[in-house]
Amino acid sequence: MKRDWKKEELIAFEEHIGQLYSKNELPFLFHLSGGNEEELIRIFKDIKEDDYVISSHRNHYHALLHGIDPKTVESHIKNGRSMFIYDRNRNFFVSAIIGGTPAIAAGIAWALKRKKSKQKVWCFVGDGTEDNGHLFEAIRYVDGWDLPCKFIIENNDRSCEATNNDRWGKKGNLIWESGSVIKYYYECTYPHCRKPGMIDLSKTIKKTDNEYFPELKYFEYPEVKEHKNSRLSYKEAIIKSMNELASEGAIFIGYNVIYGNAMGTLSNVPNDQKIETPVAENLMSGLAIGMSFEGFLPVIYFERHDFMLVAADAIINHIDKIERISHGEFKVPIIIRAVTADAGPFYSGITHSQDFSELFKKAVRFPVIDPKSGEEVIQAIRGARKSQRPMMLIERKSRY
Ligand SMILES: Cc1ncc(C[n+]2csc(CCOP(=O)(O)OP(=O)(O)O)c2C)c(N)n1
Repeated sequence: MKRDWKKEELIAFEEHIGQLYSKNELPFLFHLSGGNEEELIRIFKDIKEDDYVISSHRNHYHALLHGIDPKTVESHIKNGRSMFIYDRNRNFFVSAIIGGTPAIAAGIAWALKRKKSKQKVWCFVGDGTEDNGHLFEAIRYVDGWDLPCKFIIENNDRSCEATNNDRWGKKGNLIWESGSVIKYYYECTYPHCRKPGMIDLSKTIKKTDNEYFPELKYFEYPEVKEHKNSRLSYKEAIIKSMNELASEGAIFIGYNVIYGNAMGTLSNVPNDQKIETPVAENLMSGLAIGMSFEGFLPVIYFERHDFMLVAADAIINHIDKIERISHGEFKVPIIIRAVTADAGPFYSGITHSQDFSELFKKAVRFPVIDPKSGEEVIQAIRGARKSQRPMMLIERKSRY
């Protein structure tokens, strides 16, 4: 249950966490809040119990104010999760990747609007994220589509220890005209991370990734069996699979999904299941992640591998990791269509025809499948649906 927190209680909580560190009980990175208690208490008065709160590396105050039990917050912090406090029941989500959350917030807000929900999304970011173009994309998207989302910029004039002027010269302070932005200023109590004074790290208990973030038991992705005498052609199979996904309510996200129908593969899909996006690959991916939190089945369409590198953060740090890092609380069963333009009709040059299949196979743990025949395409998509996990389908123009 959400409760009213007093400024002094919040401060006492962080002081207590600082003491755990001094006693060698926190052998990992943590960021203490401090100095912004009054602003946050005020802002959280407008945040409803079932609204989404999307937080950052500095999340303890947000978690407490959104009603997560302080004992749970403390236990997470002691167990390597200072930056990774999640609560599916309270719609509390975090990412410590600077600039990674705004597009996700926009995706959740899109889903809430589509469902005609009264819930809102509140996305808290530091001025480090304000430095980042990904915030701009998300604000513009939320404003343009009138989505129920607020971005709260918590400006402590510090990114790590660098001030706005250190980073940007004279144009240090951005003024936002958007009604989706709330910006407040504060002076922080603590250094960027930890508290002053380094402890003797040799005295701390060290654990492995697997101890902090146990591997989840996943549905074994069925092996896609080679099928040389496929009855369906490769392109027919893609179209059939997209039709099947559409009949399950999938939402197709990308550019050229309405115009051009993703090279004709979405011709049978109703337009209200397609989102024609700006050319903003990180935004596209974040939208998909956010929608999946609300039960939608997103399919992202990337028309060339070359351009997917812009979305690499969202794919590698988020789509691939969210389920494990949140201890299974948040799931992202997203299908990524990764087209490699290895064939015409026109030669498009060496920045438009690269094949990053092997790179993605190395970078992520979800299946990256490169079907060679129509039957294999069908197996790959059905396997992904069954697994309820992300999957990247390598599509080759040369096989169309
Ligand atoms: C993409 C990315 N780059 C760098 C970092 C390392 N990092 C973590 S916090 C931080 C500074 C963030 O500053 P700000 O957003 O102003 O938040 P504050 O710590 O001041 O609350 C940096 C550079 C990161 N987590 N993600």
